[in-house]
Parts: sequence; C-alpha cells; structure tokens
Amino acid sequence: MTDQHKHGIKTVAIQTGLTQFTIRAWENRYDVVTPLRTATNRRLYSDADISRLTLLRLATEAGHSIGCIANLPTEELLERIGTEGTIAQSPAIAKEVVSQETSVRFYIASCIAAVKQFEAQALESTLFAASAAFSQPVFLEKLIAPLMQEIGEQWKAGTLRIAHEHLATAVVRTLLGNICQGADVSASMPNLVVATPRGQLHEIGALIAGTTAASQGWKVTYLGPNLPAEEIIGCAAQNEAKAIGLSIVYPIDDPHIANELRKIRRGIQEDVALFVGGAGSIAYDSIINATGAVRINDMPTFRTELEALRAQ
Ligand code: B12
Repeated sequence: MTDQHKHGIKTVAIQTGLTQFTIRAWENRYDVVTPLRTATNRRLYSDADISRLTLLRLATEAGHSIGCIANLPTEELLERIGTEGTIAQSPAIAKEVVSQETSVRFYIASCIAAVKQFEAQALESTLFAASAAFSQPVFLEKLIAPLMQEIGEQWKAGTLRIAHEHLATAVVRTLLGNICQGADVSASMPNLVVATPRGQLHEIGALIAGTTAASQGWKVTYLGPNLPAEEIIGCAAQNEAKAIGLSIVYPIDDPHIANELRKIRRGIQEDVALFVGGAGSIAYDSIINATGAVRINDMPTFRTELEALRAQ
C-alpha cells in the first residue's frame, strides 16, 4: 500500500457525491480508477482517484454517458465540462451551488493531484475551467489563494517538494498575468502600479491584487517581485498612476522595508494612494501607518477602496 492510497470507499462516496454502488459499478465496468486492496480486500483510493471520480460525476451530470467518457484524459474531461459551460449551467450542478464550497474543494483537490504528478497542463486546464466556472472573486480568493496556501502547508509538511511548488507557481503566475493583462480597460480608467518591494519574492498576492483591480477596469501595470523603490516611483510617475499596490509576505523582519516604503512615499505625488497587503504586512504596520499608506489584506476591502478612489 502507498500513503497516497488512504481513503476508504465510504469517504470517497462522500467526497465525490457518488454512491458506493456507482463507484464499484464504474470500476468494474469501465475501469475508471484502480484502487489498491488491503489484505482484507478493502478498497483504498488516492486523492487523484477522488478528483477523477468527481470529474466523471460532473461530466455525466452534464449529459455525457459514462461509457463514452470513462477513459478520457483529465484534460478532455475538463474541456467537456468547462467549455460547454455546463459546470455553471447544468441544473444538476446549479442545484449544487449548495455546494459551491464542495465544488471549489474539488477543483483544489484536482489541482493538488495535478501538481503532485507534475502535470502542468492538467493544472492549467483545471484552473482554466475553474476560472470559467466561478466568479472572479471566488476564483481568486476561494480557490487560488487557498490552493497556494495548501501547497505551502504540504511543502512545509514534506508531502510536496520545492519542485512541485515551483511548477504550481509558474502555472498560476502565467494564468493570473494573462487575466490581468487581458482585462477590458477603458481609456478613462486610472492606473495602478503593482509590485513587491525589494527583498520580497512572493508575488502571487500581488498578482491577485492586480487581477482584482483589472477586473474593476483599472489599468494595471504589474511589475513583478523584488523591486527597488526608485523603479516603482519611476513607473508610477511615467504612468501618472493614481495608486500603488505592494505585497509583503516574507521576511517579516527586513530592516530595509521601512526605508523602501519611506522612499516610495517621498517619491510619489501626495495624492497617489499607497496600498500594502500580504500575509507579512502586519509586521510592518507602524511604518505603513507612518508613511500614510493603507494596509489591506482582504479583497472586498481593496475593491471598496479602489472604487472610492476611482470615484474621486
Ligand atoms: C510560492 C511560494 C514561494 C515561492 C514564491 C514564488 C513567486 N514567484 O511568488 C518561492 C519559491 C520564491 C518561495 C520562497 C520562500 N518561501 Co515561500 N511560499 C510560497 C507559497 C507556497 C505561496 C505564496 C503565495 O503565493 N501565497 C498565496 C497568497 C495568495 O497569499 P497572501 O500573500 O497572504 O495574499 C492574500 C492576502 O494577503 C492578500 N494580498 C496579498 N498581497 C496583497 C497586496 C495588496 C495590495 C492587497 C490589497 C492584498 C494583498 O491577497 C491574497 C488573497 O487573499 C507560500 C504558502 C502561503 N501560505 O502563502 C510559501 C511561504 C510564504 N513561504 C515560506 C517560506 C519559509 C519561504 C522560504 C524562506 C523557503 C526557503 N527555505 O527558502 C523562501 C523565502 C524566499 C525569500 N527570500 O523571500 C513560508 C513563510 C513562513 C513565514 N511567514 O514565516 C510560507 C508561508 C510557506 C510555509 N507554510 O511555511 N516561496
């Protein structure tokens, strides 16, 4: 037995929304998954099995017959569910908005399964399908952020390698970058410069903030991580930015951050708003306040602040 095969059929039935009878029937007739057997002949399933079974359930509920889809690769299954819009539209799924949470959990489990197998393409298509299935706030805040946090936890616990995290970060970064740059922007909308300050290498929070602003119509200039104050100031001046968004995650005791924030504040026009977010930003609360910047960690507040600023 491997430690990946750890779920009994009862758990799998609860997590996938299938009956135990259906799971056994699909296995026997269509070989949809191959559980391991214990010495006492109990079936044991992996996380990847749960994701696949859930996906098959969603596809059958969307009108596809199990006989036709049982052996399709994950990517094609997702395409059938995602591109036909059936995840959002099928009455069966709509009923289950009950369980938007369950559905989000399913996507996160599918993503983790893809990451574990280094399947960048499967991760990308799962995220793509999720971005179509959920509203942008749900996608960013309930799926992307918890997914990255889960990856961090598993990495810390040793169940994922650094290489897994790198693969996930690369896919998420590209996807969010594309969403951020592809958003509709009207010429009259103000500019927001987003970056992480010098020494801060974690950028997904900054990308989430940028994507959130872009979806509200802001012209977002995303500069990436680890940027010296002078560069942020230069970009904001050239773009006549109305606001700057910075993300601070780690480390939380960098003595240079205070100076970087002071430099930025001094280098930009007084009416340019400075927002600072990220899991580590609380550690710099006093300097954030002293520079007149606003510390924000949740996206609803960020949206409200951006809206107020735009309306000015
Ligand atoms: C990906 C990742 C990396 C990547 C980053 C690559 C990249 N291009 O971004 C790399 C490999 C570089 C990395 C390196 C390290 N990492 Co790292 N990393 C992560 C991981 C898995 C995801 C980070 C992430 O994207 N988080 C998700 C974002 C979405 O969450 P968030 O930042 O809190 O953002 C939310 C809000 O705060 C808000 N927000 C964020 N920014 C902003 C900005 C604005 C303007 C607004 C309004 C809101 C806002 O929006 C988000 C959604 O709600 C986290 C796990 C985790 N829990 O975050 C670990 C984590 C942050 N890393 C950690 C560690 C320890 C490290 C290393 C020290 C590991 C090592 N030994 O080398 C190095 C440090 C490197 C350095 N010098 O900084 C720890 C930090 C622990 C701590 N706080 O003390 C974490 C928490 C992992 C863990 N569980 O231990 N890491």
